[in-house]
Amino acid sequence: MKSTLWHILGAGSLGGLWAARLARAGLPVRLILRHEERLKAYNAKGGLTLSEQGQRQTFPIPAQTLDDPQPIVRLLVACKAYDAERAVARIAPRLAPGAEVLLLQNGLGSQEAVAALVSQARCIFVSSTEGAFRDEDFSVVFAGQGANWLGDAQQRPAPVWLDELAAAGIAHQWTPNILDRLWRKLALNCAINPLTVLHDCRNGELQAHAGDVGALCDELVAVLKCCGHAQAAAGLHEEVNRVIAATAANYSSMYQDVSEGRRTEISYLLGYLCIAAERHGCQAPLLNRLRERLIKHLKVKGLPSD
Ligand code: NAD
Ligand code: KPL
Repeated sequence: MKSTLWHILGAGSLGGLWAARLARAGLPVRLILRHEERLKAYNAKGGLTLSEQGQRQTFPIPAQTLDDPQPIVRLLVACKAYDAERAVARIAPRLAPGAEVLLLQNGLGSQEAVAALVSQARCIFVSSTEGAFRDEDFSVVFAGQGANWLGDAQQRPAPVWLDELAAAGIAHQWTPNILDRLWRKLALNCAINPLTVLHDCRNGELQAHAGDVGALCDELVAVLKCCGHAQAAAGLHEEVNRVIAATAANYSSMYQDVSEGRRTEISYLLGYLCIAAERHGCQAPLLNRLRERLIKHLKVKGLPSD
């Protein structure tokens, strides 16, 4: 049977990583780029390059712009959380009836916004712990093995095309509790990332701030429970300590965004959490204070604080 075409919006780190692996497995892929200028730059490069375990390979994956008329049956949205709603709004008219939309964004908030925009499509949320970065335009380095948890907030059964991910060597697992997964990752990111920015340090250096991390974890556990995600709270403090130790030499993704002068996803991490806590009437003084300090820090650096 002929495979459905994978449209991938966003030829950045994770979009490139998914596109290259799907193409390498012989699956049909189209990249969706912002505009003609990006398309020209991409075509001039001759494709998308993936570096994995020291091997570089270029895949001549065809690309198109957002305005291409081709209908979309399966879409992977691989832009940042703050770009997702606007990007999907632009291509929503191209979605075929019954289309599937995979949302790869970190944090929470953007997924619900996109799902509300495209109610005719099946939205699948993905929580990824894989690591990738761009070493140049249209060139991606696979930097960290991890997993992709996929699930459907409406609890529908797993799609048959998970086989294609297996064929492409994309580590994945279907879960009926994707929201708990996303809340758990959100909590981990909120416990670690803002503190690394404010202390200007690698993840491992947070071991010197164990008291702050512990107090934050206690409050995160209380907020998760109060917001109805008790499962995502179980053993949080231990996992935060484990991640800090396992990634001791690394800089968190938020630290890297700030140090490279890029916009952060704060509104979909700490911002989402503080607003959810308020909506549920949960006390979150430490998280609110942390958010205020982070916003102030971003403003001082001249970076967007939303
Ligand atoms: P990225 O900035 O490397 O790539 C995003 C790409 O989307 C960019 O190329 C950008 O130009 C493109 N884009 C934005 N708006 C667009 C539009 N309207 N049309 C077409 N293209 C558009 O980002 P990333 O690191 O791949 O992150 C994507 C998401 O995955 C984020 O939410 C991030 O937190 C999450 N994530 C990333 C990693 C990682 O290792 N990179 C790991 C886990 C989760
Ligand atoms: O996901 C991360 C990130 O840097 O964004 C970890 C390593 C878990 C730190 O929060």
